Order: sequence, then structure tokens, then C-alpha cells
Amino acid sequence: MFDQVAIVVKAGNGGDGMVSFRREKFVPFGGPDGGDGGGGGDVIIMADPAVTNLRGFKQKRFYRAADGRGGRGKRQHGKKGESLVLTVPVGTMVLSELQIGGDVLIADLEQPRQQAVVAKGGKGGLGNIHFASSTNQAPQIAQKGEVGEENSIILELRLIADVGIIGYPNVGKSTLLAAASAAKPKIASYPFTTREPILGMVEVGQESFILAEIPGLIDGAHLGRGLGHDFLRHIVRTKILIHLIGGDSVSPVKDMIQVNAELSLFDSALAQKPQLVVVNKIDLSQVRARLAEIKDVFSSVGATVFFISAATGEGVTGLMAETLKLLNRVTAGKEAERKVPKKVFRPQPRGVAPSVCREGDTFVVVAPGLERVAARMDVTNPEARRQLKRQLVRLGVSKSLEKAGIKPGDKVRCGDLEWEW
Ligand SMILES: Nc1nc2c(ncn2[C@@H]2O[C@H](COP(=O)(O)OP(=O)(O)OP(=O)(O)O)[C@@H](O)[C@H]2O)c(=O)[nH]1
Ligand SMILES: [Mg+2]
Repeated sequence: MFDQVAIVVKAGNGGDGMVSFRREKFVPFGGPDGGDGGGGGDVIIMADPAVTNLRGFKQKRFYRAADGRGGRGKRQHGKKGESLVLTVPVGTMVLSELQIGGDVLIADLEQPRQQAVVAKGGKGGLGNIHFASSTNQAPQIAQKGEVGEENSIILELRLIADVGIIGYPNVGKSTLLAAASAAKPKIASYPFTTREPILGMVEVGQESFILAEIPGLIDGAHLGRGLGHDFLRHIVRTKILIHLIGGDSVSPVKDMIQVNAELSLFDSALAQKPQLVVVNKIDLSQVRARLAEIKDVFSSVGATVFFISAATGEGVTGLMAETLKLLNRVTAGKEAERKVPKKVFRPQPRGVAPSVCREGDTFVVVAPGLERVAARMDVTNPEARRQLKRQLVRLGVSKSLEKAGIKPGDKVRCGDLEWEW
């Protein structure tokens, strides 16, 4: 019912900045003219209505955007790496796979052309023209390009039904789906016959909508009881619900209240979804005998009920017409209030205050900004080392290190870079 693939995406690295000096006739000491490296390409995931499944991602696991080119002399900037755009079906959820437990949702691509950046290209390094100062007019340093981000991504295509049929097991959800659409779900007189959501297309005159049976809803479903709460998540994406109740139940109203309580325990937004409350199995004589009574108790709690027999088809056509009406009303309301913000994901928090901790005899500096700078340092270059030192002082890291008790000769690590204090 839903498709899932795991892929690895890697953005392009930034090109290196150039160390170069002007060479002109009759100008003995030309100034620095090394250009900047180009930025690396991003990896972007975009929803495309022309794509209907994720099968294309099953063949290949690793996706990489182009690197930026290095800067050159005469102030020439390197070319930017081209971004890689991966197209997925509308309705794909993009999750980031974390090393330590769990996934996080990056974007829910619900709208055509909606996109998410899943790996940001590395910045190009600065050429030596940026490093000239009054005291150093012939800088021998340039920045290396920043490494492009790499991410493990899960793409998940979830069913998108307009209308979900919910209700306790055995109330006749499958029977209703079969009566209203061409779907052929298994129907049996025991609970949990249906083990995953089933879709059907319902036609009403010239219009149609997608109806889905949502299985496994029992008391404690929000805690993972029954078939677990996987399917509750599917309800989130439906626009309205048909809440089906067994007419032969001891207390139909209590059933409705319990199931609704279960929904709101899972996600309070679910309980807000418009519902059509439907009592099924009215062909049974014991149900027929108390129709008026059932109607009264429901209206006493403020609910209007529909009566149907999914088995004989009585009332099903009328119910589907009502469902379409409510669906159109809800959809029209949504269209009006919709603003489509483009979701752009920034995978790493940046600009976090640096901190210092101790790992054995090594002092570790945790500072995302600085780690990126450090990764781009050519530490064999004394001038680059001096620059790093200035950065450490500026960010207050030197002070923190001294406070932590660092002595000359101790080891310091920041990102991949290690050096002696
Ligand atoms: N008499 C009568 N029986 C019905 C009606 N609708 C469903 N049933 C019976 O109720 C039982 C359960 O029906 P299903 O459609 O499988 O119920 P479900 O809600 O899909 O059940 P699960 O998938 O197991 O949760 C079956 O034996 C059906 O034949 C109805 O309108 N009248
Ligand atoms: Mg069923």
C-alpha cells in the first residue's frame, strides 16, 4: 500500500579557491588575483505529478550532485556545480535517517512541484584576493572548498485517499468498500480480516473520489495495540471520515465515542476531521427493531446518523452522494485558505555557540561553524594556522579552552582537525 525506499544523497563539494598573482609586463609585483571556487550542487527532491511510484529508486542507492570547479587566476571564479533534482510522486514523505535511532520528517511533498533540499552543496573556497591586507599584500593562502552534505534519506509514498472508513473491527468496513467501489477486499465474520488499508474508487455521477478502509482501529490502537498505529497515520491524510458503527452493537453511541477518543489520543487533529456517522447492518431484524432508539441516542449527543446495510446495498448510494457533497465542501474550504509555503530544509543547525569538552587527554571543540572552517584549512600552511588561531580567539573558544585547563602541548580537536595547543 505504501512504498518505501532508502537512498543516500551527497551534494557537490565546493571548488577550491586559487592562490595566484597578477603577472603583467613592467609590473614587478602584481597583487593577488586568485578567484573563488564555485559552490557545489544541491540534491533536491521534487514532487512531480507525472511520477506515480518510487520504483525507479530501487535500482540505484547513491545519488550525487556535481562538484563546483576550482577558482583560477585573473580573478576567475570556478563554475558552480549543477544541482541534482530527483522527482518523486506527489504525496511522498521525505525522512532523514538518523544514526542514533528514529527518523525525522524533512518534508511532506503534498503539492506538485513542491521541493526540499536534502543535501546542501559545499560553498566554494575564497581565492587569495580576499586575504590581502595592509600587512600582507601577497597572501599565500586560499580556502579549500567546503565538503557537500551527505544524508541518508527515506522516501515514503503513503496512500492518499479522500475519504477513510474507520470503525471497530467487524462492523462492515470492507463490505461497504466493496458495495461502493470496484475494490474486492476480503470480508469475513472475524475481526482483523483486513490487515492493511485498501483503496477503492467511488463514482458518483461524473465525479469520483478515493475511499479507503482503515483497518485495525481498536481501544489502545494509539499505543500500538491491534495492528499498531501505522494505519492511524494514514487517516491523517484523508480529508473526511466515514465513521462506521455496527447496528448490532450493545451501545452504538459508546462505540463512536470510544473510537473518536482513540483518534484524538493518537493525534488531536484527527478528531477534528469532518465525519459522517453511519450505522450499518440495518438489514438485521434486531437492528431494524431499534432504529428509532439508535437515532435518538445519537441526536442526544448531537450527532446525525445515516443508516445503511452494506450487505444489501440499502442506503449506500445515498451515503456516497452525501460523502461527495461533504468532501467538496471541505476541499473548497481548504483551497481558499491554502498558502503553499515552499519547504526548504536546513539539515544542520548552524550558528550554534561553540562549546568545549574533554575526551581523555584531548580537548574537543564543538562548533559547527568552526568545524566547517577547520575542514577547509590547509594546516600545513602557517598563515592558515594563524587565521584559525584568530578565529578561536574571536569565537571565545580560546578562553573556554583555558578555563577547561588546557596547557601548551595538549591536544585539541575540532571536527576532523587535530593540533597541539
Ligand atoms: N447482516 C449484515 N452483515 C454485514 C453487513 N456488513 C457486513 N456484514 C458482515 O459483518 C462481517 C464483517 O464484515 P467486514 O466487511 O469484513 O467487516 P470489517 O469492518 O471490514 O472487519 P475487519 O476488516 O476485520 O476489521 C462479515 O461477516 C460481513 O458479512 C450488513 O450490512 N449486514
Ligand atoms: Mg475489513
